[in-house]
Amino acid sequence: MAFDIEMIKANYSLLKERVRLTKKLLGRPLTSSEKILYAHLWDNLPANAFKRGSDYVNFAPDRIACQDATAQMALLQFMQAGKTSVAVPTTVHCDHLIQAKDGANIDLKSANNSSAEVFNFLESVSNKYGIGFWKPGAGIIHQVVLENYAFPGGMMIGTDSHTVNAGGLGMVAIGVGGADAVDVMAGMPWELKFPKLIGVKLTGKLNGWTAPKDVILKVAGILTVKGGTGAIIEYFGPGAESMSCTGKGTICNMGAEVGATTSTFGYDSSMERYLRATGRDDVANAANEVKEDLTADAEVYNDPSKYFDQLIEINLDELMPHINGPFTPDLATPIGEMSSKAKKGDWPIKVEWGLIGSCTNSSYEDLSRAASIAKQAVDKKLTTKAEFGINPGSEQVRYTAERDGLLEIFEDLDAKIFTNACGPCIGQWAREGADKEEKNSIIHSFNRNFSKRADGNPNTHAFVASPEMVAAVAISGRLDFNPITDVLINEDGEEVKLDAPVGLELPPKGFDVKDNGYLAPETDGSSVNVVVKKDSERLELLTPFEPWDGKNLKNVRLLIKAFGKCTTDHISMAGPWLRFRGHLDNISNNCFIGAVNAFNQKTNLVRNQLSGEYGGVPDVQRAYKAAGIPTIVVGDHNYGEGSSREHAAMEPRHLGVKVVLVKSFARIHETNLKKQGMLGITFKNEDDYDLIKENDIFNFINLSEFSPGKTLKIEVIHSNETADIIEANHTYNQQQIEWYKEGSALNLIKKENAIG
Ligand code: MIC
Ligand code: SF4
Repeated sequence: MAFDIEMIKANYSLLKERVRLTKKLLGRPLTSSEKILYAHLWDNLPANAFKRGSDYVNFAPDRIACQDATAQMALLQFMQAGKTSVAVPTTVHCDHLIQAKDGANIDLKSANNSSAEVFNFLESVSNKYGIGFWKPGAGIIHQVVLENYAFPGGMMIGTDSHTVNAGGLGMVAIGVGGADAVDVMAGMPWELKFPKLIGVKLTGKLNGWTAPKDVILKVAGILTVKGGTGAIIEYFGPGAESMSCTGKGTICNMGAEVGATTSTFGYDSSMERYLRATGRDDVANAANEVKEDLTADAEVYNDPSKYFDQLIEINLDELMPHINGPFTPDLATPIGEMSSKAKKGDWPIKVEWGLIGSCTNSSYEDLSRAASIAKQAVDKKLTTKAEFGINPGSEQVRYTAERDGLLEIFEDLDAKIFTNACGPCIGQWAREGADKEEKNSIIHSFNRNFSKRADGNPNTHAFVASPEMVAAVAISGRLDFNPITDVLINEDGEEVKLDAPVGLELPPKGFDVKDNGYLAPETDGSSVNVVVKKDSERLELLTPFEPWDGKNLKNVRLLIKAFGKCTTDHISMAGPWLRFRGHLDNISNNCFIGAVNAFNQKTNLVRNQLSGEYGGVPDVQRAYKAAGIPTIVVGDHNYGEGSSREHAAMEPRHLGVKVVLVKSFARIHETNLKKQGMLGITFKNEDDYDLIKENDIFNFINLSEFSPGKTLKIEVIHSNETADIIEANHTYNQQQIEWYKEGSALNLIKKENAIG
């Protein structure tokens, strides 16, 4: 039986009527996304349809998923909310804190040792508050969710940006910061700006070397890292229907990389097959009964430009395999063009590692397709030129793949089979020699490839491709290898070609697993004790942030003007820093250390305006805090792109930064800033970014009148004593201004609980 089947059935029992009323309200056929959104309103239907891209709406998600690195902060906040259990089904998954080094057995043991305190904390909080707990080694959150919890037509939120993966099973699943999850865990609505809708029509059929990954690599090239911001991407058409459910998951997963709120597909037979194969006949049967409401109305897909804000069409018959990168996931190159582009970009042609896995591409089908390439290398006597690493997505996938001999094929190529966990994808990779910082290329099937992400080396050029392409490129050892046209020379000196991959959508003998790694919580957790040691360096109970004094901010100093890309990895690095995710003060020592200072193009070197000396960002900021001086951070476009980690908002807040002023924000990060009581605003005139000088002082003119829709005026005094008045836009609604006033959204929950 599926988890929470009653909740799923309850959803479906109301769906028909909800869809009917929504259709009446909108007066037209509906997309699949609209059906799910309107079926999950916290309040009754409004009098008029919501305005896409502008109206804030309260939703009632069905479930929540958290991973270990973000769950610590989410649960530390939830513990303050004064509740005895979570209000909706919630799970915690231990996957980020496991380093890839010697292979699964040794690595898992060592993570269980080194992070015992954190895992025990998460397990006991989960047990206390009715949260399902997935032990280290059980698998990567999004794969485990797809296998166990996702259901067509459902809505979920998760404290990880790739929560969107569940769109592969027809959900609207959205990545959020921990504070958003806390709202829903505490039984409150979850607020989101009603998304715009981008339709992607897939015609033709995947064939040869082209995989679902190539669809999203192509879409990333079209939309770029911010083109999906504020929108749901809905895929449809014959090409969508002919693709596997896990393939759809891959496409939705990487939609996070174009900034999309989420991506989804309407319910179809591939989803039904997947539900049945993963032991959920009950969900499949229930979904079949309401299937016309689990996808768009036919009129929508017949005439999509009428219903979507933007439409993209991709013909899968013509789609070529892509390799995206380096340093950004939207730099898309069809393989035939790689040779010339690599030469132009001076990218190292020799590929040193091929990594397969991550939440994006670690299904049984992915492993089987990559294995079909690996097997050819053995059969055709090819020597593999690069090293291989594999991270299976879940214990169920790993166990089944081992049983079916897939892992053995990789082992024959001396591949390292790492734990079922994030590993190298999040910098949990003890890559030998990375500290030498040599220029090199790696290729992986992950979703992100920001600078330093996998191995901490800023000179590693990381490229993203499908698992089968990763296998082919790793075997050839060349970034510009085109398996469709190129030959390789084998041990006998013969020219051989790799045949196109073949794979299995689902294991023919069914999935199997011995211990899936799940621990159910106590029904009544009131007697469970949660321990946080006073002197712990990993965990720290939270101290509430100070409320706003209602006055204009004056004499604000510039901490850093970030140059170019400033992702959450630049603001709060992962890798070794993941160990401090539960200790706000300790993790704050990584605050902005990856961001490039626009005045000297260096990382972690900014001017302390009090002493005139240069120092590391956290140190300089701590000096301002000690002196009681407010500070501001300035940034470029899509600031906060990437992760949902709210540490990127909490650290500056904890250290005393008051304002983040940028050209534009990534969605999750903007909300995280608001929730944590930070002022996150955007230049009204983008070019004003250029006005900001290193020694500037900022005086807010009308913050004391902070209200929805009203721009903020700021006087910027330069060191030559000239001044500029600039204007900043903000998107705070009245509720969000209350968070700002209280010092954080959590402070407001606590206050309301105390009153109620
Ligand atoms: C990531 O892929 O960057 C992460 C690590 O999964 C993050 C969450 C985190 O920072 O813990 C994400 O994508 O949200
Ligand atoms: Fe883990 Fe990487 Fe997926 Fe993030 S993107 S959840 S780090 S596998």
